Amino acid sequence: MASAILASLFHPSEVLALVQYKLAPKTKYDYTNDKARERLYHHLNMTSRSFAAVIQDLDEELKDAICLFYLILRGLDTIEDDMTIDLETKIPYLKTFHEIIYQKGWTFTKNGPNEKDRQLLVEFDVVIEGFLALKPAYQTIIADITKRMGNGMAHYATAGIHVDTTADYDEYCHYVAGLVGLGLSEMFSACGFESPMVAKRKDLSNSMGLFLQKTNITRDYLEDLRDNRRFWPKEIWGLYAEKLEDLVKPENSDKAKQCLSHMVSNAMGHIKDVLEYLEMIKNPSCFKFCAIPQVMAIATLNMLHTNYKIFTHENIKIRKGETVWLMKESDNIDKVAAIFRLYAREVNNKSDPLDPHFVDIGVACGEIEQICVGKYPGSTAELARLQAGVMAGTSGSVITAAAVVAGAVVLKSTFA
Ligand code: D61
Ligand code: MG
Repeated sequence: MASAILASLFHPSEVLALVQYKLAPKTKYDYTNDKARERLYHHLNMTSRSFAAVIQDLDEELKDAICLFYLILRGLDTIEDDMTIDLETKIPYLKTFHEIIYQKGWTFTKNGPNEKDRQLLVEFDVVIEGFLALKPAYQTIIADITKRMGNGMAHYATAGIHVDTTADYDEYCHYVAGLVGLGLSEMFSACGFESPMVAKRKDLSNSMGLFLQKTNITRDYLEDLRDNRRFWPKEIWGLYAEKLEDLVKPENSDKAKQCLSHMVSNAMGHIKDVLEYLEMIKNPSCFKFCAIPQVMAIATLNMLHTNYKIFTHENIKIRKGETVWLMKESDNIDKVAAIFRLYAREVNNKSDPLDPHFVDIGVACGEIEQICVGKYPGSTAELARLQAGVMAGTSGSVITAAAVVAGAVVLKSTFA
């Protein structure tokens, strides 16, 4: 906590968000009278870095269904991601996972010892019990998406098949993330929280997943390369290097930065759809659930833009304070549009005029601004309010220092 506050030194509103977060009542979720449910949410909190909090804040009607949707697909993904499992073993599991989820008692122990979510599959019988207790309508949606995702993963796991063209890149991201968007939209409409139109807009639902997944793939270049996973499309990196791994070579740093801009520009292409999707979402708990991952993605994309570190360091992340602040602010479309405008402006300010994607990225940022001004006029006042909390220079530092001291005093007196 102290280090998170320090990292947010120049962002007083993040310090405030961190302190509020720390002081918020902790006993919100109590599963102690239901052992099976406690186990499920234990796995959710163990496996999900960012989705656990937003899922647990969902309305009771959807919470278990979406928790199980997550755990089932995380289980499937833990088989996909494990490069220690040979393909003859892996592919049949991927293709039949939608049937496995109906087999009471099934568990899986073939993951390598270092696979991070190995324990989820070791105790997968708990997930299956939970799945079988869901309303049949939710089971059907989950099984259908699992079937399609598993088959898509099996295709791209096949020897000799790679993410080659940008169309392949969109297709792979559709399988592993776009389909999640489609399934969630079906659930929102099926339970009556949202209009049937949400499930009908499969294009927008798909973009919700693509924006998240492309941001992750861009960020995880080095980690994926280390494990021999390749998701940057050759149609893009081939313009800048002979081999994908050549981008890390110091002599190619200019080309690597250009390639990174190309990837950032490609991901930004989905933002228009993301805003249009979020505009449809009326239920407040669904809205926050959908909006928070998206604002974290634009914040992450801003951090990646022109950042050569992605070729030299794994695990680069936005500040904890920034995450907590984004979670607090993302509760209506005007505020979310303001957050998108804020980060689009930061992206644009960092762009290098000599970069070949300078214009593309500038146009994309301008478009975000234009859409938001036109459709969400309330975002202008929200943006002014947000910017007041992002200070630089001496006046900002003085106020920040005061905020940090205040934060420290509050924390000390609370936990003493
Ligand atoms: C609204 C709210 C949440 C949304 C959404 C719309 C649309 C799509 C998504 C969430 C899915 C976003 C996936 C982006 C993160 N990527 C991964 O986790 C990769 O694995 C993809 C396959 C498993 C998908 C699991 C999932 C994720 C989020 C969910 C969900 C299921 C179900 C419900 C709600 C949210 C990535 O994983 C790396 C890792 O293991 O950490 C990979 O292997 O590429
Ligand atoms: Mg995966």
